[in-house]
Amino acid sequence: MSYWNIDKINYIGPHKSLKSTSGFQYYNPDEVIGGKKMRDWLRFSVAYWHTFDQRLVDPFGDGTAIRPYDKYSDPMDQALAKVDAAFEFYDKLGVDFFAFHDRDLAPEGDTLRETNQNLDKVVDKIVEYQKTTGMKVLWNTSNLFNNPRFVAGAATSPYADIFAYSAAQLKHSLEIGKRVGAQNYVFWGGREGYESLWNTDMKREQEHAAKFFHLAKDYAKEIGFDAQMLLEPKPKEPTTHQYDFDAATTIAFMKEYNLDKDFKLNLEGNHANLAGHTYQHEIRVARDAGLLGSLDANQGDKLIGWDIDEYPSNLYETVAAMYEVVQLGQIGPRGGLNFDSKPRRSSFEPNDLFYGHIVGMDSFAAGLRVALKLKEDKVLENLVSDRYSSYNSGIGAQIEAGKVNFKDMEDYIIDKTQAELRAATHSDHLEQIKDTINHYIVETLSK
Ligand SMILES: [Mn+2]
Repeated sequence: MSYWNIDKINYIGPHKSLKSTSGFQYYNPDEVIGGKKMRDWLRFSVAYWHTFDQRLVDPFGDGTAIRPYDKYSDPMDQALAKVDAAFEFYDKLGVDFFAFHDRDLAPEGDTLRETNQNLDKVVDKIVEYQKTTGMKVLWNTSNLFNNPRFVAGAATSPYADIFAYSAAQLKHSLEIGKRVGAQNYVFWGGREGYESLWNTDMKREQEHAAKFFHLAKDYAKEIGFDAQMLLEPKPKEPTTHQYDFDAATTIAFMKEYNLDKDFKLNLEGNHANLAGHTYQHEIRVARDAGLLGSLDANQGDKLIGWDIDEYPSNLYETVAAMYEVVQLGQIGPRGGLNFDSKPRRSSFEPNDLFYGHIVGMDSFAAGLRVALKLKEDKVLENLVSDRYSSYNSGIGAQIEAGKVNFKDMEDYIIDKTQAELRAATHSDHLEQIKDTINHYIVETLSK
């Protein structure tokens, strides 16, 4: 039985059709570029929650999605049918990875024991499919935000029973991660923040969050679940302020609580925008700190102020993101590009899920091709090294080596004239740089 009325998505190459078709024009999974297969550079992952569970609601509208397993009215029957639909989807799309929350897979019972039993039935089926398909889990995670019990947070809830419940739920989620061989484990602190400081003990809540992460890491070690632990920053939504605000804030938290040895970051384009940053900025911050773990692939909208999780289509942004990845040589030790993306509410037919992944995968594949070409030609590398070359000798080298103090620098500079100091700076010609990048995008993708 087939759930999806579409043929397998293959690489067809550019220029066969300017109109989007059911094929990739830039993503050729087994093509080796920059020393690696494209599939190994990009490690695309389908997100279970947005792809199979998202009903396409928005803050003012009910779900519009039409899905092939809607005919099953019993929640467990539907959950099991969804696994069949999911694995057919992965095969037709040609991805190697998927990602899921615990609550995506199976309905909750009245107690955690019942909930875990529902979940285990679905995981059994997933594990069977993995044996025959070789599908890998990029990461799994625990949904500690949807249920009303998490109204005031999970690990940062002021209510100790909720902390304990969260710990027990996460324990089972880590055990599932081990069963499915998840390469990473992600924590997105859905409601780990505050609505108001007037009733919040922020320091105590953050200490609780740190304790929770340490307990999780310790338990993963105890059961031999060898995943890279990842924290996912987001500045707001659903709370007024989320503690994992952005990469820099989260890194400071990780260092404060001694988590930076065991945890890295999972960064998302839309979350970066909500924090007032570009995706590239967030990736650069993590890369410079040696803490880039994995990427969630989506984009926001400059005109809409909330988290819309749109499929990535902005080539300029994917070039910038992949430029950072290419400079690092990989997304992260075990990172990938997980499509934390969903169709617009008005794109409600089943095949829109394929079209969304096609534009997303092709946008990142195009970004990779352009970024590798920029690197090969050393376009920005030379420009950046030239810009800082005054630190390679003379006073600059002495500053970097810590050989001069303020007094020495005063002696060195005090009689230099305005004209001499002006001559020490150079125009950035930023407009030329942007024009050059445009040429690389058009040229590389025309070949
Ligand atoms: Mn995400």
